[in-house]
Amino acid sequence: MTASPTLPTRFGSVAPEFLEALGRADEWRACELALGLLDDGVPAADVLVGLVGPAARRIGALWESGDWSVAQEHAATCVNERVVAAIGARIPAGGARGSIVVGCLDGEWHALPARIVAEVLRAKGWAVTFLGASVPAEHLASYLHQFGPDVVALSCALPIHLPAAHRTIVAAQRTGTPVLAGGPGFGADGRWARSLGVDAWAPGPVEAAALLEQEPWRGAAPPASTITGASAEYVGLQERRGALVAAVVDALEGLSPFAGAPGNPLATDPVQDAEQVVDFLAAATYLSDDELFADYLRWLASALSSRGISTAALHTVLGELAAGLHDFPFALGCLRQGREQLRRGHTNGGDER
Ligand code: B12
Repeated sequence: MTASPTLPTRFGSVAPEFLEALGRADEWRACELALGLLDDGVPAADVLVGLVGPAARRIGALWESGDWSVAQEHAATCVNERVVAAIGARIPAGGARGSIVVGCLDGEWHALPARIVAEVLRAKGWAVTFLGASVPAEHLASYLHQFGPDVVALSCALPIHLPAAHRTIVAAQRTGTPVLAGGPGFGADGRWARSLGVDAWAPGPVEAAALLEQEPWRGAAPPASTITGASAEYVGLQERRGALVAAVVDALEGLSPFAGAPGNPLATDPVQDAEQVVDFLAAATYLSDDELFADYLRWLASALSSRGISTAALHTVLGELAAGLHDFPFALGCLRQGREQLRRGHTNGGDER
């Protein structure tokens, strides 16, 4: 998460110009640059995956480092969405290959990646219905029942949504619809998607299109999930969620760990910040994968450090959670490892509890 995503060089000066246009929220210029590539014969899928996607990731890095404000990120993302729509308008309606429903997991608001996937699959000949952000499991299942697509493709940007993802995957599969998963929230190599028993995972839409052309996986039984249900520890953690969040907020005296940072990189609300830490710990517990929490902490410490904010508050947060979860061995292990990790690499001179 610390490596800063770079812009592709394959489109020459178009990529940096495109990012500049996004930074100025210049919709007209951004669309002109992207559509210009189509006019030059670059396939729509290449423009979406090779220009729009990397620009979005670069925007994220600029926001994470505090170079761009939240408002600038939002404006640039809106322009990027407009560009995807403009490119999409040039893609003929697909359908010959079959039908796909594309959407985001419950609670997942990163709709742009799913929209890119939807447009690329359409360009590859699929009839695509795009359901957008945060689709509740039950509503997705009833939609699948009603329209009976060949496949449902689910996108996840943040692993925090994985416990809910499991419910969604099971609900979709019960309708007889195979589930294709993707997005960084499922793990870089899709390992969490596999633990949750999806039918298939792909790193990107082009790879997904290639996979979808191979018939056998669609007829095959989905691999069994290695997670058979919520563990007692996960359930207990959920039961204590409110108390844990309150304890963290109290210990920080109502201040977000990001308080005082110009252009705060995360939510400005201390409750939301505390909820996020607890929910990442819960997701790690659900999947029995301490690396999920370790990854998150690395990102958090790096987001703070790159803005010159002390990570001292994180020690307080981890200490409070450890006190509240003293009888939860897996969560305690994650917290211990997290404190160790902060001590080793990411402390910023702040004092420790
Ligand atoms: C735009 C954006 C937002 C917008 C989303 C608006 C929208 N309409 O999408 C808003 C403002 C809502 C937002 C909110 C948040 N965001 Co945000 N966001 C981003 C940003 C800048 C771009 C996302 C994007 O479009 N990426 C480009 C796509 C194309 O890349 P991709 O996701 O890797 O997708 C490709 C593949 O993974 C794959 N793929 C994706 N889905 C699927 C599905 C299938 C089926 C397949 C086959 C393939 C596939 O194909 C895609 C195309 O190549 C990212 C930065 C980043 N690195 O992505 C941060 C980022 C994801 N956000 C981040 C954070 C922290 C948040 C918030 C928690 C902030 C907060 N405290 O409020 C919230 C969480 C909201 C929620 N509950 O979901 C962090 C996550 C860090 C982490 N720990 O993992 C990131 C990485 C920013 C950063 N650098 O720190 N965000």
